[in-house]
Amino acid sequence: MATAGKPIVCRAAVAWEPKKPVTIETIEVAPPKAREVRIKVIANGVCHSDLSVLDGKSWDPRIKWPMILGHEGAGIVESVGEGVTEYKEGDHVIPLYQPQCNECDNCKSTKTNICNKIRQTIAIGVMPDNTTRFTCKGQPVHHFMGTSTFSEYTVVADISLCKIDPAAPLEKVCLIGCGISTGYGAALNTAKVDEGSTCAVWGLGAVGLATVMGCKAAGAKRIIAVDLNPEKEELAKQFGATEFINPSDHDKPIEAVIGMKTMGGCDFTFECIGLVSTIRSAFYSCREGWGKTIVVGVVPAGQEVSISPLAFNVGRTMTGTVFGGWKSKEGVPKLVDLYMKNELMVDEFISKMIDLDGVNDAFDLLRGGKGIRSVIKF
Ligand code: PAD
Ligand code: ZN
Repeated sequence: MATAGKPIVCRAAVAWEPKKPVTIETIEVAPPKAREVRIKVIANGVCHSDLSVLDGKSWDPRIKWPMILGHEGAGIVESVGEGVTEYKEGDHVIPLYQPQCNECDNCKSTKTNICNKIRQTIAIGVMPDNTTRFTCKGQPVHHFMGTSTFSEYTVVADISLCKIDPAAPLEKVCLIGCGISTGYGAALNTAKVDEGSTCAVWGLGAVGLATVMGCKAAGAKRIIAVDLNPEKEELAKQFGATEFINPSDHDKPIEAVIGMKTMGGCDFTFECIGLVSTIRSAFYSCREGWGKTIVVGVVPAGQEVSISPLAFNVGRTMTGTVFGGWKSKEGVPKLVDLYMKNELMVDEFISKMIDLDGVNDAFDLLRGGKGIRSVIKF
């Protein structure tokens, strides 16, 4: 490729500071260094985690501005750095915000999918050698989640990437890079929903709807979907929900409504919004004895949930998930293959195709709880 080894000038959405719209800028993307890969991004979903950071509600106070957001992308390898053996120009790939190095203690364990190898540098928005590959107006621009896919080109570590079936449509399977995998895996891997069980899911964005889909795939008998937007009822039912609750229609707390409906609570509850109030509600909506709550939504740093320890004494448990528990490099290509065999819904999650200039409008839709995923096609 004529561009290999040289900087590439391209367009990207730059987030300069919190609580301000991103701006579309011309940036320079440096060539990949050792064990890094430069990718031409083809498509990218807009996830609520990008919005939370932009709105100043990041889960990690260490993040550095300016940065290029985006972590739900798919693209084609443009060039590779020294020592990269797994990828070559032209490979179809999905960047992984949750890497898989297969070397750290966490990767060697079957108990978690959280890789520790480059966690610190990802958190502060730099590549593993502590520098950035992006420059805008002469100033370094930080990376985000090790992916930064709101850019025509990006550079990622080779452990933050996986190769996928080249026949898969990139403008669709980009959603397997975050929302779909997270929710689907929360039900199948993290909760391990049993056949015949009763589940409830708070928040019906891509993550919550994928959770509903996972509960259905696991054979749940009842799936109660909870959202403030009445338009989500029909959507949730398409993905497998059996009932819908709009908290605005009730003057009782939702845990009381669900307790009545289920005669004592659910086997599994999932919070897919990122609010401490709904995490608490989900927890008190699971039944005594064995009820389990999965925290999927991401809460801003510093917030805490208030729960009586007595609620644990009687056998309820609570855990959480990052990327639905999938070991990313192995899991994502398999999910793409499932989609290609028509065994995983993906197209149904796309509510709008946009171009890069529409990214602030896509954030507004998420702020209002509208639609499911807007996908940027570069
Ligand atoms: P989204 O904005 O598309 O969906 C959120 C939904 O919640 C919308 O339908 C809202 O109407 C609804 N909602 C908002 N407030 C309430 C409320 N008080 N009661 C009921 N419903 C409400 O978000 P998303 O699906 O992109 O992401 C959802 C969360 O999951 C968010 O916190 C995001 O950061 C997190 C996430 N976690 C992971 C992970 O690995 N754990 C991955 C990806 C996203
Ligand atoms: Zn996401």
